[in-house]
Amino acid sequence: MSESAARAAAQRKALAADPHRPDYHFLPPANWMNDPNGLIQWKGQYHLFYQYNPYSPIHERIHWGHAVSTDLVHWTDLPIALTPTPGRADADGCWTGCAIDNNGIPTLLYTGVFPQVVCLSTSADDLLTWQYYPGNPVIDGPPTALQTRTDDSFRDPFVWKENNFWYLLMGSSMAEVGGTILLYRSANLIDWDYLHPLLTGDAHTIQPVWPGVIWECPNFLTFGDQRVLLFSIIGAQGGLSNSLYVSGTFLDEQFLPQTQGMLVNGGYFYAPQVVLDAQGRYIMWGWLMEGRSKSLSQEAGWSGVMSLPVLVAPIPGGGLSLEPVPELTALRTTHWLYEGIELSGAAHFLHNDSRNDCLEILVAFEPDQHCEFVLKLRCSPDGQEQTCLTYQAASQQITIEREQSSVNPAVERSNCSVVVEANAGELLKLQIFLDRSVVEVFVNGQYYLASRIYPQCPDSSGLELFVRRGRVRVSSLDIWSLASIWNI
Ligand code: DQQ
Repeated sequence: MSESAARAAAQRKALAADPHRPDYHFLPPANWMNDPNGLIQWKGQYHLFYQYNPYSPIHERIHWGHAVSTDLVHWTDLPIALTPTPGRADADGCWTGCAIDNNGIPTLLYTGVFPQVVCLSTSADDLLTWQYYPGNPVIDGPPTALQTRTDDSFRDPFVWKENNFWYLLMGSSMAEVGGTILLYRSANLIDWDYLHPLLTGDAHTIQPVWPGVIWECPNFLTFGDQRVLLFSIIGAQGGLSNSLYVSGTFLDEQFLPQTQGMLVNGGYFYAPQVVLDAQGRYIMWGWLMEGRSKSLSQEAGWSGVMSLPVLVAPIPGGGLSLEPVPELTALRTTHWLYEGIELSGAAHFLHNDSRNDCLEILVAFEPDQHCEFVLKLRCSPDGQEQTCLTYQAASQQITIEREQSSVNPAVERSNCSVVVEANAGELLKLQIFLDRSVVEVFVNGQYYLASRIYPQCPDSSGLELFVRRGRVRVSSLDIWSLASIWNI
């Protein structure tokens, strides 16, 4: 085993007993992680790079961590791919960027800081080590006309090839107006011409979603004639907010937006990236931020986790469906199946068998039109701690209620919800992934909610179903224990 692999294994082992540390989601061996970067499938392997501070669980001196997988589920740590280097354009950090295949040459385009510029590196050994292009930066800052207007935001190149040109998107901001994504073009990846903003938001509107003041981490997906722009937004106080999608068409280098919306609900999923794999699937990961104080992350010795890999596909009307990749079923171990559970009044159904905090739960239910159905997760026997996942038929809302998720006052406890479109009498299917402090909920293979919880009591592991009002028939409840993805 190489020195770096042995160090990574030792770090993972030292943190494995932490009851809040996810066990089947990717996260680094220790310390800080934020955005997924440079996703690419190369010679059959999925490469996942990520924003990484290997020295401390805070966002500082950002490197690119690197891991590889053949099945999207199990990962092998590889040596750090990019390191901030004195005297270079990435001296203060190697921020977010992408990976492309340039005629057989693996190539990274990423943000060097400070100032924020675009750097290029190539690999001659199948993505293991990277050679910094001596002519860097390939883009040395915002276009002249915008230089004073970008709110110091010019980052996260996303590159693709189309009609014999390379195109590049940069996240930025137009002062007083809103977030923007800038479009560039090149014939050789080195010399770039700024074309125009691909899209600019209006920070003064709130419908259908508030688009924030700075846009970062663009991705551009192609589904035939339909294009989908993904980006993440920073709010007025500098807070990282949410990720949005905008569907439309791309003709003559102009993007014509048609539909837009929130990509993932909950407020914890940020800076997603996608990879188009050999099967033609767009697979997305996002950074799941922590929902606890910085000092708790410092004490824990780690911060940030990757979301599950999620399939992104178009649905009629310009929206997107989001579903976990089917490969994740490989993690299922012990299985419980309950069928035909009728719930009404104060009826409870208790699943006693599982003391596990790493579960997949699949619940298919028929709500009546007045019902409020509750699936309680991570509840302690005395009810002091509990997280309620609720479906309210009147408002068609799925909510993760966190007021009582933890007795620790230093964790966030706001609720998050998503409105789902379901017809009366239709079966609703919730697929829930619980991985210690991570809760992800997929609804009808379309909507996706992600949140974080930090139960403190050692016995907060109960699972319960009940209705607060109305009636519900649970046609099936599948519960699986999920295995760890680490061999430690
Ligand atoms: N994180 C990176 C930036 C990006 C932001 C820095 C989003 O490149 O804009 O770590 O989380």
